[in-house]
Amino acid sequence: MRTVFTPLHALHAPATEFFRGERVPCFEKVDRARYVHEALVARGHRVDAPEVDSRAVLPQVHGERYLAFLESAWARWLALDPANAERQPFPSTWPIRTLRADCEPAEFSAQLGVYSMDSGTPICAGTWAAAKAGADAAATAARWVSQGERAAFVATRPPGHHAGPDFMGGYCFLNNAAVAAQALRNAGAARVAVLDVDYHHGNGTQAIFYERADVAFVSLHGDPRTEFPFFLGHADETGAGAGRGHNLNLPLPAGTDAQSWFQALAHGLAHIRQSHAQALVVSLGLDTFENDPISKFRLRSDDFLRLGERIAALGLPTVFVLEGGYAVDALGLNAVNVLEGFEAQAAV
Ligand code: FKS
Ligand code: ZN
Repeated sequence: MRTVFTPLHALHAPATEFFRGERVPCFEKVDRARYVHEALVARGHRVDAPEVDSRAVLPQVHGERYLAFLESAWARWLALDPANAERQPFPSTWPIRTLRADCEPAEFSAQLGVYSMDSGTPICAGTWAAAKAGADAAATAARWVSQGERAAFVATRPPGHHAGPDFMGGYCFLNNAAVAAQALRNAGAARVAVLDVDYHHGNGTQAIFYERADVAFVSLHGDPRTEFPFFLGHADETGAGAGRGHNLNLPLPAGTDAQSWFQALAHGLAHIRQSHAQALVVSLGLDTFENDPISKFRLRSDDFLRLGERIAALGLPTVFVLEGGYAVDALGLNAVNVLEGFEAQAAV
């Protein structure tokens, strides 16, 4: 399987995230992609740089105003005060419920509130460049697969699946999985399915495709009644308008073990089989691992081989996009296990 990686991911390197009223070291750190890349090389997988500009696809999944805000955010933060170079932007006010999100304020920290779903997604000088390079990597993998590759893997960060049409959140800025799915559609796949196996519900991806019949979204995740992102990911969210019936959420309790998780996966895969998808995007979060520091499912490293096998059995051209996973020492092994399980099954 071809894989795509860019060292530009390391430009997104905020030192801290805001958590429980304090600044704590980021869980979503540079080492994550570095270790995955090292494991790919060590196991002899072919790794290439991005070769497609995602600029044309991005406005198909994100709003133009959000994209312009994100691209200019750091420069605008610096323009407020040169000393801001050493500080981290933080939203000042969020336009919840009775407040008007449609009246965009001119003030930077208030705009950041318009475009953020949470308080824990830090921006730094290189955030746009890293996120854009990641989206380019996703578009590249989609091109390879649409040109006949059986599968491709995007070893990227920052992750993407919480980023919605016009907001960042959950460490995510540009929705790489949505970029890959849209690029596959643009290249001629009439229907695409996105399977999200990250511990956290992919609220951004769901929102982007919720009213569309051409991209189905299937997600297994920690029950949002107790787990981030809390405000989406319930079982009764089944799609709207033309998208009715094309969204499937399978929330599972914290503490779920591999056996129950794979039962839920079987339901998700059955839904995808019935969706007439011609291509698949997998939002590959590895934070379902038993030793993940911020998540509560109990998959072991060998289970990721089985995950790869089950996905391959769908027989669809597949783009894997890295999402979460914070047990960094095991991240390379777990990622490579998914790919090698997929390849072993695909060869049968
Ligand atoms: C711990 C608070 C955690 C945010 C959790 C974000 C999870 C992100 C993810 C992604 F794939 F996007 F990276 N709050 N300090 O794993 O879903
Ligand atoms: Zn996650």
